[in-house]
Amino acid sequence: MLTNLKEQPKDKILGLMALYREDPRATKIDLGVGVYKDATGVTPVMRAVKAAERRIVEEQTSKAYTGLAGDAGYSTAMRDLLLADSVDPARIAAVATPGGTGAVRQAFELVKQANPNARVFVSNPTWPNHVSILGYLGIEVVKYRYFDTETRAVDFDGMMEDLGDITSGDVVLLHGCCHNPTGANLNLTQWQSVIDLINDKGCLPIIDIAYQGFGDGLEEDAAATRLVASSVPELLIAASCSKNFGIYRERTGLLMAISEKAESTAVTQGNLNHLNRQNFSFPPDHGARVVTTILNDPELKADWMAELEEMRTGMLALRQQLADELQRLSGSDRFGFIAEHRGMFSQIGTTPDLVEKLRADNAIYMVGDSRMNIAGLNAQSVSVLAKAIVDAGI
Ligand code: PLP
Ligand code: TYF
Repeated sequence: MLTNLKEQPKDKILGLMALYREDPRATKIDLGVGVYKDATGVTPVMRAVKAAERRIVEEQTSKAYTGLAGDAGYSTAMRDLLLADSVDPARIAAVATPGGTGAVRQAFELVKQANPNARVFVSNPTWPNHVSILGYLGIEVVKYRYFDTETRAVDFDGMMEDLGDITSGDVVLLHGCCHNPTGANLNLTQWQSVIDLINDKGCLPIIDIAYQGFGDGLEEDAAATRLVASSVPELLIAASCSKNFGIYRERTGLLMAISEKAESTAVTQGNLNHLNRQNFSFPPDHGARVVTTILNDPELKADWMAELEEMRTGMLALRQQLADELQRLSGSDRFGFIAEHRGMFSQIGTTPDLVEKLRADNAIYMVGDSRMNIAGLNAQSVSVLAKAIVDAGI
């Protein structure tokens, strides 16, 4: 039977990781997969995570199953972190999931349960897994314009025009902050226009938020999600703790489903639990417990926030250094957008051929769509990258 299997398309981002590992050149620079790295190229275990893990090892008395939804304390702590008091908690159902990817997957499955004919509108471009999971579930994908390849900012008029086709049975997928792959984001005025459109059309928004704290700050990065949550009747939120807690391999995510009325929450919650049960029964617990321990302990939380802030400001400084160096070498302002973008990524907007040239000639690894991970840079490699970009005629 297994001989019937066909080869599946590879994940280009993960494929690039393997190519990088195999490259013998000592000067190689990894700007591929979205993993934070410090100035020495290390993805650290955050201090508060280590401390929380020690505490859990010491104090945990059982590893018996949690509930299908995971630990309720985790959902509450994450709800407060992300939504603060923007929405009545009685309207929120939530389940822990294996990573943000698991939350995205369960969100799409919930949509399919609610409306098998729903189309999902996604930004062009978006995180490739969105499109691939939707395809796998047989859900129709509609792309809306998002990135202006000239200005490297959001093509907001194009986006609104394309979203004009959405109907009440459809879904619009939005990145809560730090858009992956472009780095270009809506401002709050533009978010308000999107909210008006959502309410006008009666469609369902899904917010995917995987980088809270990597853009303008923990509160600032949640502002758009909170604005949407307080302004629309229904909302799904897929959140990831992989990046902001640095617990990538622990697979720690949360799906929240906000119903219009509190009376509906129990049925929504039952559907989320059901989906967890069909796919994996109980969600992973360790990462969720680490997150909960940190968020509920004022000292650990303060230390986590301080370290996250160092990571965020470090990435911002690298953005500015790269933009400055490119301006110096190219004698033009055309790379100013790098300092405007937020999060780990910037899409510099060049061709796959030139991306390949940077890899072949300079051992610089960025994703084929010209997305680079800013956290892969350091003070030295900024100059190397800037020179390579200008020399390649980008
Ligand atoms: N959504 C977006 C836009 C992402 O970039 C990522 C990747 O980190 C995720 C979701 C989910 O990440 P994970 O499953 O590692 O938590
Ligand atoms: O976009 C990224 O690089 C991160 C990490 O299948 C990632 O979101 C990449 C590919 C993948 C899952 C996560």
